[in-house]
Amino acid sequence: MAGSPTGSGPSPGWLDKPAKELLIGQHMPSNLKKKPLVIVTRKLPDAIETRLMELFETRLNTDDQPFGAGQLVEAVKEADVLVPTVTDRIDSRVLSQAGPRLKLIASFGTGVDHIDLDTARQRGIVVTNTPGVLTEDTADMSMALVLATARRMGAGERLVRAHKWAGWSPTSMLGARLMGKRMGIVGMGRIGQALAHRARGFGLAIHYHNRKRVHGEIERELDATYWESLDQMLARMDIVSVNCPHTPATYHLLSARRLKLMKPTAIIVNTARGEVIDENAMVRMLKAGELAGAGLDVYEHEPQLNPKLLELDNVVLLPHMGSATLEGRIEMGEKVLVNIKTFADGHKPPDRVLATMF
Ligand code: 8YV
Repeated sequence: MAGSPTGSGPSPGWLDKPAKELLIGQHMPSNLKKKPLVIVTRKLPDAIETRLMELFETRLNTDDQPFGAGQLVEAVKEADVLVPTVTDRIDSRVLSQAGPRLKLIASFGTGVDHIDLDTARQRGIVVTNTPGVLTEDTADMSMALVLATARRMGAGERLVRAHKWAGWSPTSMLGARLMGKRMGIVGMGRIGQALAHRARGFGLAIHYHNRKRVHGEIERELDATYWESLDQMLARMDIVSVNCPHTPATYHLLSARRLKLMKPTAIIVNTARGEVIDENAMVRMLKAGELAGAGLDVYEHEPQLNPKLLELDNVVLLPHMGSATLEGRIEMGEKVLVNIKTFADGHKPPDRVLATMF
């Protein structure tokens, strides 16, 4: 692999000989059998931390204070394995200072837009994530946001909590019926499909746009209509849900121009990444009544929020909690453990972000 550290710099030492031979292109000495130093950037579920401590030489972040850039650089200089989360920006500046021991970034989460994958690859660092285990929870949250936004649950709750509810009225708190409406899913991967299953139960017609058309069997099962043109789909949907990853290709995929194509009665839901939507343009349209509502779990500059969002009554705002279930976080941690352990034992970790990664 181009730029791999093969034969250069000190070896990690924690790969034993029979195992290391399974790593194509890796030439590690067999003299050291030390446990790898694993540095974890955030507090993880107790059971996961305990197991990490049992298996590896592990440095935890029990205070759960997010690492600053300086701390991240210190960590990549020292660690054999880094376990970051979405809150750590592992960019080329950080990675260029990584020590020769750093061989694996086992990210706790599915999205990897916080990691500069090209630089990692050039430096021979394997990157793994935790796909699959947060699919159902995140799809639940997308559906919850669709319901909450269409039926104005945020506004209703605020009314009650502010002691401003004067009692039932025939014309107050009117939202939009879901049954019979069209939902356009942007990104028909695991989470998009899991959302489609749920949405069908609510009587929504499923439409989708994806880089690649999904298998005909899946389309049939979901009774889903594929739109090659995102523009054309957006113009016809009552609900748009963002479920694609953030990549250079999807940055501001829902641009100001595209958002303007949407019906003024439409709502938009995002549990993926804030960067996929031009947030300023969306906020302007929500304020002007050019979009009916938004249910957001993620933001372009999170945890900073566009202050204008907070002034809007037609939005439901959540703090990036799409995968936040006890079960989900344990399963994410399990995946991190398996990825590190298999790698340390000299095998290919199952959740390599790029299959071409050794
Ligand atoms: C995770 C997420 O909790 O996995 C993802 O991509 O967005 C979240 O649900 C977060 O990334 C943890 O790092």
